[in-house]
Amino acid sequence: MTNSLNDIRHAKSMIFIGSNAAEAHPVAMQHILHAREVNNAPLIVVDPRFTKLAAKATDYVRIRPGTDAAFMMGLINVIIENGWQDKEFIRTRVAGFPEMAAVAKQYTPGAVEEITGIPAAETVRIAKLLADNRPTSLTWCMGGTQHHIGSSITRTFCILQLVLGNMGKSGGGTNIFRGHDNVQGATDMCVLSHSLPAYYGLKDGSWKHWCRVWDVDYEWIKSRFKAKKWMNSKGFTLSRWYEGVIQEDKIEQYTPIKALIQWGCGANSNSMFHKVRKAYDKLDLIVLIDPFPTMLAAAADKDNIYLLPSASQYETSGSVTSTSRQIQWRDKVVDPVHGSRDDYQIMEELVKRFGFADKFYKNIKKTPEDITLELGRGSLTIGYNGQTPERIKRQMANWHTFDIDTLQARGGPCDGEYFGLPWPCWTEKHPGTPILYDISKPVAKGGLPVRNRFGLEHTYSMSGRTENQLAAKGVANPGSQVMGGYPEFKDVVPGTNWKTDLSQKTIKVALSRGMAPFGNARARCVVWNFPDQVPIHREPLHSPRPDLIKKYPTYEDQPNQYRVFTRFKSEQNPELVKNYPYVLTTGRMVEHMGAGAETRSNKYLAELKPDMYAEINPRLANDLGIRDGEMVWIESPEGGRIKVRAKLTERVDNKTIFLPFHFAGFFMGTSLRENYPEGLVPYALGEPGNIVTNYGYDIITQIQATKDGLCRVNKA
Ligand SMILES: Nc1nc2c(c(=O)[nH]1)N[C@H]1C(S)=C(S)[C@@H](COP(=O)(O)OP(=O)(O)OC[C@H]3O[C@@H](n4cnc5c(=O)[nH]c(N)nc54)[C@H](O)[C@@H]3O)O[C@H]1N2
Ligand SMILES: Nc1nc2c(c(=O)[nH]1)N[C@H]1C(S)=C(S)[C@@H](COP(=O)(O)OP(=O)(O)OC[C@H]3O[C@@H](n4cnc5c(=O)[nH]c(N)nc54)[C@H](O)[C@@H]3O)O[C@H]1N2
Ligand SMILES: [Mo]
Repeated sequence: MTNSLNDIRHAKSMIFIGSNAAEAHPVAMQHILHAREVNNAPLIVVDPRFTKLAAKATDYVRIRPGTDAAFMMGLINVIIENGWQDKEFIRTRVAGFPEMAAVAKQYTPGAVEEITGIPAAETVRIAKLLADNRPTSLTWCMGGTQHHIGSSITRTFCILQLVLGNMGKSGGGTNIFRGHDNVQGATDMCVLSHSLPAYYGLKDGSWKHWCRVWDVDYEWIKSRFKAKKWMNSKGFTLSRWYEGVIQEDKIEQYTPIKALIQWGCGANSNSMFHKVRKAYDKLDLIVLIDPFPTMLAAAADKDNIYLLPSASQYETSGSVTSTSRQIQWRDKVVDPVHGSRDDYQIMEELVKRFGFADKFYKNIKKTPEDITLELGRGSLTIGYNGQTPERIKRQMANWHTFDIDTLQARGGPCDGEYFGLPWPCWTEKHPGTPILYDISKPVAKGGLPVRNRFGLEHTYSMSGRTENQLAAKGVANPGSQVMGGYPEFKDVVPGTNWKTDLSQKTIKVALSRGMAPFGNARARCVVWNFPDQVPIHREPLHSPRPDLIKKYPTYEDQPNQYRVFTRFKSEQNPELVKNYPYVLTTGRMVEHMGAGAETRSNKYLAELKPDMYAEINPRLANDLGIRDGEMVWIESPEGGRIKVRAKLTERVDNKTIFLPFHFAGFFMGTSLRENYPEGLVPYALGEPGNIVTNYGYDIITQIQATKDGLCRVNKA
């Protein structure tokens, strides 16, 4: 998130794409509605469903799932054709604009209508609305990402904001509302398979950096791997770990996966869950660390599954990072109950038994405070070093001194600081950075240019043009010693740079010169190291439009993506729609959370939403002879089928079926109630929507394409 939830209060218009904030982020609604009511800001909602957020919109745009890139490129094209782009912003702070504009030209309003179903005049109208009401705050959520071109789609959102000059401005920005309360923190700590904490990557230099932080011998870490190659290569992703067990496709690994630990993860969040379940039977060992028995406990029909009851967030303390990059301290309310232990204690027991507790705790005491300090010492890339537990706790005690509009403390012990010390917070005196890329303020006061990450200049293969990648002359934060673009800081301490100098002298020198440690560059419209240098539309893998597959085909198959062969072209079968005629999309409801183990085990929430259902348009239901509340079978091309209640609603159009994914405890028509530990059966059980989600993964991230599959529907 470049800005913050609160900053949306300053928006002059808002566009929400693939986000249903009224259900998934209800607390943010106060800021959205503030901008809508007080600033009279248009609220544009782009979604295949008429959601609860759409009900608050001034402009609802119904879009065919998986086609947002075409719509965005269409808006960009109309903006450029009419000269509505922010020419000065583009001239000084954007790279690759002409190359991008040449691609956008192909997305005429007519072409956009053909792909997305959005009338041509509507694309022109929305483009003008955005041009007339700047800055726009742009939010996307999972409707934008969970596609095989999810990374391209999200890039089009950023490019739109660059073209309109809405970046680095209060009321503007790209504001991705994140998932769990600490999911930003979890991402920053990189519980992902392609990087070390704080986005350092997997190269030797990154390992050596963290070895220095942990004070652990690099050679020792290396010796823990079967071969060095594995240390430097991406691991399996959460979406496809099971393929390392079942080995149906070509896999890059030295031995099949034998054990599974699921730690705070509900099993039925995986797409094609019926295939995932097959892997359980092949594993030697399964461990579930969770306050509740998830679908894993019910679906793994084995004697060798261990359930370790973990304490909840109320029974432990520590730092958490919110969607707005704000760090807060969470206090323990009660000691762990029912014989559970908190995650730190469980980790400690594991580490002890593995025999490396001496190294794990070498420089830290086993307290959340010490852990926060250690991760701050190493996480220089994103400026996690200024947020000491002491500062965070002081803010918690002085909540009332912060202003709801600016997030800044007015007087009191935190005077001038921004709430949550949003990262980057470069030093223990830095107030935090509330808006990324904002060059209207000095860096030491929370301003920030764009990071120089991709060299000093680049020659585009698309055009042969060479462009300086640094910001133009005259463009820098107030007080900068260099008034214009500059590269990242290095060799202040010889042999180090701003992100590896653990003395943090480099950072301090940069700040003392009014400059950002990571340089002052341009934001890229062209990503030359991605398969699509400029984002384009590609039809969903399982497309309802065979005619468009020819025009906008998917990628070539990828032999090794995060260790797994990934089908693209060979999966995109234009005939599929004949047997699976409806688009299947999935998502959330306000009453349940994620895979649902927590909320379905809460009797009040379970009472509000006890049943799994499929949203079906009444017109389609009438054609299929299905009445409201009757049971239907939904079937996927991958052999998954679920029996659920039909919920007739005009929220969806007559070609689209929507499923919530929060239910579990049934499996393709059969109840697994008996499999739960005694006394711990959730109050609400139902079919997992993910049994019928389709094959498909994003080309860059491997996120599951759970929002644009195909299915068929029959009366049960
Ligand atoms: N109550 C509740 N709140 C939650 C969660 C929860 O489970 N329950 N989960 C949390 C988590 S982990 C996350 S990541 C967030 C997710 O928050 P959201 O992403 O807002 O939630 P979703 O319902 O998954 O998807 C949002 C919308 O995307 C639409 N959509 C589907 N396909 C497309 C498409 O191709 N294009 C467009 N433009 N829209 C599309 C869907 O119709 C849906 O309305 O919510 C968080 N908050
Ligand atoms: N079809 C479909 N599938 C999806 C999505 C979709 O939109 N459609 N969305 C995807 C997204 S964005 C996400 S984030 C995932 C979410 O998928 P999951 O992360 O699997 O879902 P949650 O139910 O939120 O899982 C959190 C688990 O952590 C446990 N837990 C809570 N507090 C603690 C704690 O302090 N310690 C420990 N150890 N455990 C704790 C909870 O009981 C719960 O079982 O689902 C993904 N899957
Ligand atoms: Mo999420």
